[in-house]
Order: sequence, then C-alpha cells, then structure tokens
Amino acid sequence: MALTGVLRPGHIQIRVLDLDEGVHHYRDVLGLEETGRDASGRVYLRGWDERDHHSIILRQADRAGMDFFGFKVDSEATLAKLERDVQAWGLKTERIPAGDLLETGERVRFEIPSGHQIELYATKTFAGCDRGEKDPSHYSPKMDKGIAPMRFDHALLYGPNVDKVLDLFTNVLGFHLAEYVTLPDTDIKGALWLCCSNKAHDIAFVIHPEPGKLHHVSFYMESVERVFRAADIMAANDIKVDIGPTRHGITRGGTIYAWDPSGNRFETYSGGNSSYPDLPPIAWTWEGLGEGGGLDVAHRKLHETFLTVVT
Ligand code: M3P
Ligand code: FE
Repeated sequence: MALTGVLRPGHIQIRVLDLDEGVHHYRDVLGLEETGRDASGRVYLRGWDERDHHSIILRQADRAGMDFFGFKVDSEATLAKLERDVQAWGLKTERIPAGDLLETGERVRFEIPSGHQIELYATKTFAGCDRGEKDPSHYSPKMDKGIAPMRFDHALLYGPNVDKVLDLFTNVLGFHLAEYVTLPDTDIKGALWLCCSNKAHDIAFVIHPEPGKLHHVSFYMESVERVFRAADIMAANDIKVDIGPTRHGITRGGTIYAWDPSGNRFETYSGGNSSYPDLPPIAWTWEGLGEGGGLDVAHRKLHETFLTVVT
C-alpha cells in the first residue's frame, strides 16, 4: 500500500445555532445521509460515496464554527506513533475514549499552533454504501438527493502561526505542501494547501490573527456540472452564496462558496489538481491570489469576504 500514515480527512464537528435548521440544511438541502444521533444530541451525516459511518457531526451551540477536525490513520500502531511524535514536537495530546463519537475508536486530540483542535483516529465502522456494494446497478437515489456531494473533502482554517502548522503537518504528520501563497512583497507563506493523499489538498490554512477559525467545510461533487446543479438548488432554497460558481486557480477546483443557516461557509467543489509528494509546491504571490485568479479564475479579484468572514 503506497498510501500510509494519515490517510484522509475523516470527520469534522460543526457548531450550528439551531439543530433542526442545521439538519434541514445538511441532510435535506445538501442531501447528506443521516447515520446516527448520540446521547448528547449530536447528529451524524455522510455523503453518498463514503463508506465510513460518518464524516459530518453537527452540534448545537451558541456560536458557529468548528469544534474539531479528525484524520483517519492506517492503524492503531500508527496512531500511537504519531501521538508520540506530536508530543515530541511539543504539543500536549489527549486520548478520547472509543465510543465518544458513535462507531469510532480512540482518538488522539491536540491543539495546533493556529488554535484548531485536530485529532487522529484509526478505527471507525465501515458502514458500506448503497453504491456498488449493496446495489450491483451502481445507482442509488442518494446520488441525486439534494445537492448530493460524494464526500466531505477538506476544510480551510484561519489562524495564527501558519509557519509552525506547516512544520507540524509536513515534518510530523507526513503531509506535503501542494500549493501556497506568499504575503505581499515577502516570501512568507501566508496560505497553505496541504495534502496527505494525492488530491489537490486535504486541509488548508490562511494566516489570521484570531485562532481557531473556520473559513469553510468543503464537499466534493462528482463533476463541475454538478456544481452548477448545486447553484440551482441553492437558489431554490434561499441559500446565501458568497462566491461562484467559478473555478479556483489555486487547486483548479470548480467551486461555490455559500453559507449554512448558522453562517458557516461551505463549499461545493469538484475537479482540481492531483498532487504528489515529490513535486515542488505551486507557488502563488498575493497578487496571484487576487488579480491572478488564484481565488476566482473568472473574476480575477480578491473578494472582500474571503479574508474577513469566518466562524
Ligand atoms: C480551495 C479552497 C483559493 C483557492 C482555494 C481552493 C482560496 O479548494 O480551499 O477553497 O484561492
Ligand atoms: Fe476549499
């Protein structure tokens, strides 16, 4: 197996201001499948191409944002090794018991220098999916329900100490840097697209004074055409759109940024570069992010909300 260590984004717990409204958005409009609710009232969901029990967890709270982001690793031995490595790098870690999240084994959680709670886990129940496993026709109506993303794909997080985050992810957690943006007139990397696989990215960071902020949670669509279909569904459901449909120059993914009812930004995303650890990262300047079309190829500008609206 070529892909080892940290395998993929596994889950993200999102805070919503009203649970029913949040469930309506993520289950009925986005079209994710609800796979469980736990004793504390959290709601578990996933996309139609996911085989793990869940990827999205909704928790009702007084403020929007992200509680934690979890990565699946390849074994309990890797989990224990990365736990030691993260400690040796200088972070405190916490073991969260199996079963705290439904159908999920022990998790190792730590706060990274940007102020985000990141966790690793090795075990989550494979719950199968209708497509291709139970239904030999390879079709399930879930593939057309609502906006119908295939999976939770990545998140973009805002916070300080992005240089330290880069060191931790590349030198401890085994990620590679796929693309980055330098701050105006410097060679300081102010935005990072990091990858543990060969997708365009698995997690991204933008430098920001306030720690622990969520810019967006991204959902992978089967095609860019499906991103346009998502725009129709957003319009029909009065979802407030931030940017798009357009294409990002950075990652080259087709995209819409829009807001859930609590003000958390989400993205419907498709296509994009593939990346490999031996390739030098793609370097963008600050001007490239804006006028160069890094953020928005069609409009070639740095939208004001991109740097200012986070939860
Ligand atoms: C992404 C993302 C930007 C390119 C972004 C690509 C923001 O998938 O994180 O939204 O320039
Ligand atoms: Fe994104």
